[in-house]
Amino acid sequence: MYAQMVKTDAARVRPLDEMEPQERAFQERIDAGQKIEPKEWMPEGYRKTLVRQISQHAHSEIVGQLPEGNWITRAPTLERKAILLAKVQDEAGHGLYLYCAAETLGISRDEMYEQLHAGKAKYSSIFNYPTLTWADIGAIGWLVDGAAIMNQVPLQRCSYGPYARAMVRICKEESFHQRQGFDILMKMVKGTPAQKAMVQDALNRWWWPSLMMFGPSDDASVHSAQSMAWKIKQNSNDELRQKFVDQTVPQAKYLGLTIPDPDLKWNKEKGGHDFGEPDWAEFFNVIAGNGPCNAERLDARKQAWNDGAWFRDGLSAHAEKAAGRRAAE
Ligand code: FAQ
Repeated sequence: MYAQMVKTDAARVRPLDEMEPQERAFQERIDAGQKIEPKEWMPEGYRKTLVRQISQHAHSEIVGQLPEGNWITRAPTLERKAILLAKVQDEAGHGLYLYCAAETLGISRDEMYEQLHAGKAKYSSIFNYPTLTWADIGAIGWLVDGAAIMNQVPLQRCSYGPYARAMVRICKEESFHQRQGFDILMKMVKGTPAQKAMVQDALNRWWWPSLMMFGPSDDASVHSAQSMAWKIKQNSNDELRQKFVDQTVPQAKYLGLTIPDPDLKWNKEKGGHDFGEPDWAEFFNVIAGNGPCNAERLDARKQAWNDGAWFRDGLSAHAEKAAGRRAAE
């Protein structure tokens, strides 16, 4: 996977007085908090940025089913299996709302799939790590869905109407997902010492990748300035990462767990935690396609696409026949 080379002039956000009248009017609408709807005029960079972000987000939801899907057959009770199945189905639904939102910008779903399968489109780095134990399923709900909520609640106020509206339901469902993860871990930390150790091990492995979900640090984030000016993003990557750490530390304490960061400490003056720097070399390596599970995830998606060919062919044949019948009538 490589950068999609979306040219948005992101390196420098142009002030209103440097814009052509149509673009200035657009920016003034954004500044006034108005929503932009599909058929309205928009700068090409705005459209491309949204296609990039929404399609990456949709792919993340779809690929994100794989690590958890791995545990559906091995969930410890029938109830846990039913809950996990429902959660994984929700993720599929999120992917579908998001593909629909991206389609309103003039890209087809087939094109988005092609970009994913060709390794041209990104999906979240987090889904390139393996789920080794049942505690990982708890950790994903708690940390990964927790980070997703932190990032996605502000997206409900995104300037692009279809994306903002899709996020409303997604956020409600993510909250259930986060609680189900925390509930798994609460049960396990009250279990045997081996179960508690399994939870600590899961936290050790998922903590840093979860912090990386928010994207590179602000000084390395190429799209943030322009995306924030367009109110696609409301907060910078570092702001959201900070909020996530501040929210999660007390939850870890409640579970009796230790966050694997020797630099983590409360900073009274700033009213938040200081914490260590994620391993950015690892992050860039994962998003370049070289994480522990990148190849496996892409292969699974490509196989699902190829296995579904007979069904797509059947639907097309049926649609053609129906159209032929209608024409004959
Ligand atoms: N992974 O300039 P920025 C979920 C890329 S959904 C991979 O800071 P931006 C639910 C970025 O695309 C999780 N790539 O970019 C769930 C860009 O590359 P490009 C997904 C990343 O867009 C739970 C380059 O780095 N959520 O978890 C990542 O302003 C459980 C430079 O970065 C969303 O997609 C990353 N972590 O900010 C499902 C939310 N971070 O495109 C199943 C919507 C950065 O130039 C189970 N997206 N990159 O080739 C966003 O909020 C933003 O796109 C960010 C990145 C914050 C992810």
